[in-house]
Amino acid sequence: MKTVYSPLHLSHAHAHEFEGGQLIAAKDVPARAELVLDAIRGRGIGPVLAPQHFGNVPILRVHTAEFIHVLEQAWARWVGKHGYDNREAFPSAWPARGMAPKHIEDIEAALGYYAFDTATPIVAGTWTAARHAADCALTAAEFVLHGERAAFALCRPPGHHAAGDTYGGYCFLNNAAIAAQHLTDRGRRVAILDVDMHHGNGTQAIFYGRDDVLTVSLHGDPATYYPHFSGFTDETGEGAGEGFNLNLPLPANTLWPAYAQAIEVAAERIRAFAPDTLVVPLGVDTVVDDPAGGFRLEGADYTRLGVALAKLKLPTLFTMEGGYRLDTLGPAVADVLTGFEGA
Ligand code: 6XA
Ligand code: ZN
Repeated sequence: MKTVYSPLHLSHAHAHEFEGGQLIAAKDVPARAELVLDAIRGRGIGPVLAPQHFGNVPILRVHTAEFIHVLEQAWARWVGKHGYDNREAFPSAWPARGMAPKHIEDIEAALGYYAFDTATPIVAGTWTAARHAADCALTAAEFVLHGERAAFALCRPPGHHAAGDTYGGYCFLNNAAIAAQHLTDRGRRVAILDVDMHHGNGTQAIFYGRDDVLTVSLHGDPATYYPHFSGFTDETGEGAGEGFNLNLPLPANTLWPAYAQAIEVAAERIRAFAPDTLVVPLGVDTVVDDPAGGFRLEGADYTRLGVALAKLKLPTLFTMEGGYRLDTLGPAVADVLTGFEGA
């Protein structure tokens, strides 16, 4: 299986996120992608290739022009306003109910308008990293379009929380959705099966009104887990998209047997949709003791997950999403991919 990776993810390096009333150590650290890369190489999963550059056109199929412009300019405008260049750009006010939800030029306002959390700071290299991550997903999509059984986009920053014009959850551009749209634009019928610990709220939102892309997500119940306001079972799609979004929330401490059952429910819905291509936003923050997690998958469960995904018998594009236990991250991703290939 080919992996697509860009070292430019390293330019998105920030020390903090804001949680529990304080700045805490960032969990989406650059070492994450390097550890996954080491595992891919160490396990001989296949060649590691640089992304091709696709420009803005495929990104604009999913995100608004204003949103990508703000992301591109955010750091310069932040430094311009605050006059320092070593702090991370966080929003400090949001347009809550009763206020005017609109784009305002001032960077402090713009961050509040486009961000939905305080876990996702922007720094000098954020835009460069985010657009190369999207290019990784698009390059992997091209491999699938050209007949590969599967490809792995080693994206960092991740993407599944980013919607058309919102960012958060360490995500800026929705790599999986950009790739899914690119595949759709080239005639593929795409199902997305998100197996990250957290609900893929951005992916859901992007395709929510559509019946041409099926979105399915397994995740920690939002009654307890981030992103808190998305991922409930009654979110089934709207308009033409009614019935084309399936959320499968699972409780704290979920173990493989219950997880496997939910995968089976997802697989049944996917088979009924009859796609010809699968996109899997792959997070391994489902592992026991993940710092952002809550499930208790471990060890061979990730091989089992790869095998279960392979049973759908579809050309498959994996995008890297979450996973913050640095000792298990690389092996868990490699296990999913080798499980898939071996099945
Ligand atoms: C912020 C938690 C962000 C979780 C990000 C993630 N308190 N999403 O892994 O899949
Ligand atoms: Zn996650």
